[in-house]
Amino acid sequence: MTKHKFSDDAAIIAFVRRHTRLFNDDASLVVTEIGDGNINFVYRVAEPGGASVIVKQALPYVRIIGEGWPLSLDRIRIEAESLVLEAEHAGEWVPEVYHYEHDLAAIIMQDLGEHQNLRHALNERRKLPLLAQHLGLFMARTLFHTSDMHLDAHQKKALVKRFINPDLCKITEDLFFLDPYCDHERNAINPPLRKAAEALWQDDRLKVEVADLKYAFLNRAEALLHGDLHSGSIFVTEQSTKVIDPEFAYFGPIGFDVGSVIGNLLLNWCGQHEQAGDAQERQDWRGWLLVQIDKLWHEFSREFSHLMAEQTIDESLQNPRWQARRMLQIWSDTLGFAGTELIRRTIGLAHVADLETIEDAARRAQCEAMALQLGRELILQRNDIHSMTELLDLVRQLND
Ligand code: SR1
Ligand code: MG
Repeated sequence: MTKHKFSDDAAIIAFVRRHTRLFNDDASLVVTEIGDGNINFVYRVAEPGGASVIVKQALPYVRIIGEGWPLSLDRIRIEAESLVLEAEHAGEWVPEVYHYEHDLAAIIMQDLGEHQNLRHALNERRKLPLLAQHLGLFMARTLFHTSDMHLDAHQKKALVKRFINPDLCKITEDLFFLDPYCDHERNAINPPLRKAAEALWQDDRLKVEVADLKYAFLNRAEALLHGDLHSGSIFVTEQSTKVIDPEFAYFGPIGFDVGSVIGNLLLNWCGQHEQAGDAQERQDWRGWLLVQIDKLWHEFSREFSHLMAEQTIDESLQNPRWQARRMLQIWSDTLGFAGTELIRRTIGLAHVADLETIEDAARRAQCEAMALQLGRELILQRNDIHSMTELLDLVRQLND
């Protein structure tokens, strides 16, 4: 496999021409580097005014760090194969893969054109009428169809083997469950928040619960997760939602994906306390966010329960009382993992624009303190919050 970036734009164009039939031979193509993620290189190849594709290339290290943080190239195979598998059950919500090339560690895929990154859309307070429904259905269908309820025993184990993803899982194991709970050199902490972070490092009750969540992440191979389902992995228009970037995919606890999405909506909710703009508008927006969390869980749990009732193949898992118990476990995992996402995005390595764009450090710290407190409560109370109403009440109380 390659250890080198494409040498120049001409090499990228030649690669695309070799493997797609989208462009005429005489079309003059333009390459633009568009990646703003942490890990890979992403290019758009376009004929001005005409067709376009995305080329994503992995190098054997983390893009934002460099060769000091090596990373397996197998992640790009995992991403390509995962997109293809997701498309079997939820094709409406993923970009089409046109070609995957092992030797160049690169994928050619559909350009999402007018779609906007969800994190930017949320920061612009752009209301998206179908977002919650789309994400709820996407998760229910991809997660159910890769679980033991739907797959036969041999198929499931073969898939688990195909999606062993140790390097990317290790990033999550460290960045979610280790760094934020100790004085780790990778952490980035806003100075006025330092005391709150130090209090967290002393909180042994919390650390025991985080250890439980980490152990679930390490051991519970329930379904093929997206594995990194934050707002930056989702692209949107008013009518369409696309989930990209499943390079962290592996078999893990279902609530990790659902919790990542909800955690990111809550991060935006926290940031809006001090973001620029009219107070009433921000208040209205925060209300909209909470409605979306409610809708998303409703869509997800309704569809997942329906699939369990109608399409569970394993006879022992067809029991309705067991299926109800399964949903309760997914709910409490969702709350716990949402909590870990809130905390790691606030004091860990990888922060989010929802908070980082608040320029004044003291005002930003108020929102960050809210995210830490909410994250902590979600982790500690995940088995005691029994309904969406209770969850939303807990969130609203942070304002008091
Ligand atoms: C060094 S990677 C940091 C973060 O970026 C990815 O998108 C994942 O969320 C990871 O935790
Ligand atoms: Mg990513």
